[in-house]
Amino acid sequence: MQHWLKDLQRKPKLLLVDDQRINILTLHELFREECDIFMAMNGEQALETCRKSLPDLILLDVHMEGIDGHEVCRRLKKDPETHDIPVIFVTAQGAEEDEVLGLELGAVDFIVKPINPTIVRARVNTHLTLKYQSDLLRSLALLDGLTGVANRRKFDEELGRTWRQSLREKTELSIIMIDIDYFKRYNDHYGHLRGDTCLQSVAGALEAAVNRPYDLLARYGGEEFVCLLPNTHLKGAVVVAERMQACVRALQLEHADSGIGQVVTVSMGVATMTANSTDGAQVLLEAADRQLYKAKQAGRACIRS
Ligand code: GH3
Ligand code: MG
Ligand code: MG
Ligand code: MG
Repeated sequence: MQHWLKDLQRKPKLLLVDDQRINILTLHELFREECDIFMAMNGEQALETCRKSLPDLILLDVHMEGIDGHEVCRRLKKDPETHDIPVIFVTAQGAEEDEVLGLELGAVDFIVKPINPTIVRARVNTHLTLKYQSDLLRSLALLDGLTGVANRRKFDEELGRTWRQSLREKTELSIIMIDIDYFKRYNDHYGHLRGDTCLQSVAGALEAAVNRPYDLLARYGGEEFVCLLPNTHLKGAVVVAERMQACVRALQLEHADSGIGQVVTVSMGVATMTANSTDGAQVLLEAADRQLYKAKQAGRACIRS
């Protein structure tokens, strides 16, 4: 299973922010069984904890020394990493204009102190459920329906993100392009349904060969897959490609018309780059594609880098 789907089966993460210990303890007591709780006692701590723990919901006090709750909310909404995290203001200032300001800043709800435990619980549960449903929909929208690996959209998103990361951190980024050999003949010989089953098996074998959590295997289209390896030099990427090759070979999927040992094989192209500010990530993809073309030219069932 994809790691971003596995992630949905965990307990919800709740961040409690208040400068009064007693308020935090009260809320902690209410939710400690069903949630993983993170706590912060001022605005700066709240921002730091939020970026590190990426909670599913934040209960945010307004009145605090230094960076107050409104400012915390403003900054979270500006940061793409945190702007989808729902915020509920919990405040003693219950005037209408306070509530309006809170909602204008992007909060999903507003609770007045002293809190009523039943109301807080109900509202928190509502927003945790909504957050779960939107995370689930988002994950499903990024999954390839046939093979269960990431789809092209997820790959494009991650490619852009890791390219920018490579630019910032001057780290090498590798890509492996994978294409099943003579797959048209496979469909012609065994039919489309078995073609689909074959795609599923190959996807499973490729995925088994990828073992770092930040590596991403995606179906690029048709019978082509692509693997994105952040922070990986060429040698390391070739090792992964060789492991993929071995995993597909180990399946021993019969392909009577392949002309290559009568089993299903794959060709791969590997490329590595450190991002630069003049090119886009497309350049790396094209480089891997050129290597894949060379692998096909060289007779298929091989890796070029
Ligand atoms: P090469 O070794 O040069 O890669 O030859 P090939 O036959 O694999 O490549 P080609 O691009 O000519 O054909 C790809 C085939 O993949 C054609 C299409 O029928 C098949 N295909 C693409 N998507 C699917 C799918 O979702 N299911 C099935 N069963 N077949 C698919
Ligand atoms: Mg306060
Ligand atoms: Mg192809
Ligand atoms: Mg092919």
